[in-house]
Amino acid sequence: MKSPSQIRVSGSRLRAYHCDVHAKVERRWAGLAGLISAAAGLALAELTALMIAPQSSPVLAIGSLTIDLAPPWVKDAVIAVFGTGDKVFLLTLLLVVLAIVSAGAGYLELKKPPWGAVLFLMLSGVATVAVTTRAQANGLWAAPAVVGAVGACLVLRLSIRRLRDWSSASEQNDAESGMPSKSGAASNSDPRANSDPRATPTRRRFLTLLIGTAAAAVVIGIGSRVANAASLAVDTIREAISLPKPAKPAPPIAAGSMLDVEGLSPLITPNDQFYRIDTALQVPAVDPETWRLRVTGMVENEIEISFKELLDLPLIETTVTLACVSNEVGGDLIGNAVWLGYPIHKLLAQAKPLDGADMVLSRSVDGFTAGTPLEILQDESRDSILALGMNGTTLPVVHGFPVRMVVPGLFGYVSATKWLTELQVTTFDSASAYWTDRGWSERGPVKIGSRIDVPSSRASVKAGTVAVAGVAWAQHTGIHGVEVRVDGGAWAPARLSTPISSDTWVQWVYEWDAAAGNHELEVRATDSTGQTQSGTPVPVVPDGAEGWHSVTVTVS
Ligand SMILES: Nc1nc2c(c(=O)[nH]1)N[C@H]1C(S)=C(S)[C@@H](COP(=O)(O)O)O[C@H]1N2
Ligand SMILES: [Mo]
Repeated sequence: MKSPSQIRVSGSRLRAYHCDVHAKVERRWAGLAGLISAAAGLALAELTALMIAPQSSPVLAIGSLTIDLAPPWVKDAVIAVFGTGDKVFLLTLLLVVLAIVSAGAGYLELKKPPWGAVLFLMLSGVATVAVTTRAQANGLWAAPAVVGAVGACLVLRLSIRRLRDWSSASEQNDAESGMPSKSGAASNSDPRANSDPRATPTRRRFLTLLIGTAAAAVVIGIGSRVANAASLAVDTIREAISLPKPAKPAPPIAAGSMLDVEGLSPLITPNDQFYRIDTALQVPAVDPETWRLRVTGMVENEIEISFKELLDLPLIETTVTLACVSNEVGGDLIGNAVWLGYPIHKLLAQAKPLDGADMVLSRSVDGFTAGTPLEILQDESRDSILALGMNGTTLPVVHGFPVRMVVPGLFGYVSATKWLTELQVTTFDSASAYWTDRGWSERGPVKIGSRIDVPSSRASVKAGTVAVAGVAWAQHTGIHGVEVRVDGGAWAPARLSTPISSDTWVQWVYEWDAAAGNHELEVRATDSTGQTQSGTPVPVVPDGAEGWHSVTVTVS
């Protein structure tokens, strides 16, 4: 016969054995939670990279950094063993290391919170260094690693908390039943756990989080990775293209076309400063090899043209100021660039529009459409082009690579279709375009406008002569004059830069004799037909803002 104390001893020994199993299984679940948290972080990082730049994806950046840092003998050894599979080997190795570390993070978070989350943050620190030290990187490229780390930490903390709830619920059950059982964390494989009233809901909450996160991570991660790879491929193809010399180059910029005033907008807007407006959440990745432009609809001859055929045509260069209808008075949704492309009127002449057609509905690969008056596109005196070059480089992907439209004198939303794929000749009666369907005007001629660039609003300047300067535009009509007034006084003429053409903005400067105090500066322009900008404010909807731009400055 055993004494009661002996029973107690063997009982506690059993419980100790049970706890061991319990702890081991709990550790496995924690490791899995760590893995899935890391997968969620990677998926979020890929998704963020889609919005920033494909090269800002952390895994590939860590891979590239590893290649850069590896000593030559390691590289040689890897290449000797794996040959052209060296990169696959490297990525596999990285993923295995990441899997081990993230399972470890799950375990750490279980035993010593928040050290699991801290481990993820350290990983993301490495990734951030790897990404931001790449060539061409900028600070924004850190975003995928940071967003990914935050996501991974959140999932990790939440899932480990739920795992703990589940184990304490099942432990409590064991204790109350007074019987050491194999339930608890191990009970997932134990059917009896299903009837375990306290452990089941906590277990379900934990498993739902893990399974849901894993599924979302797989879908989002793979989708984003594929899209990132596609846009990276298009970047590479784009960089390899060398543009032909224009048959008709843009006229050289005459001396005096550029005013030298600090803070004044450059006459030609560099590509990386050029405003960007489109509806694309993800920038379309169009392969120029398979790209086609089709001219369809009310035409005698339908046309289909490839990128290569377009490159072989005689191209012209033209300097045109592009503006967005949403540009507020004083806003920066306007820029001036030298575009290289093929005149649209020539393509239309080949297609031969039928009588009665009065609109061209241009369509982007992403479904965006713009409705442009046919008459304007057929006008041989207007340089409307299918642009494939911008400021001496191949059209940047965000600005419509491989081909976009540029039409002088019309707002972008009715003319400047990027990632162009179709010109459908039709009528304003039978077709409508993306923004017209959303309440914007059917016709969108650019309105005359002017902007003060310096001094900036609420600037403090020294008394004496102050250069007040900015830009003014009246695309396809041309600017005749610009005037400035101070504190509602008399309008005084500003000096203009020599215009490149009536399709581009001009710079202007006014030498202001500034006296101490607070002052209001206003600007207005007059076009070459004698029409002066109206001072009555008009909102951007439905066809563009109106009003004089003003800034207040403090002179001391
Ligand atoms: N495919 C496509 N093209 C588009 C748009 C768009 O949303 N999708 N936006 C238009 C608008 S509203 C403007 S103002 C110009 C802006 O061109 P940018 O981004 O090169 O400055 O592109 C036009 N072309
Ligand atoms: Mo726009």
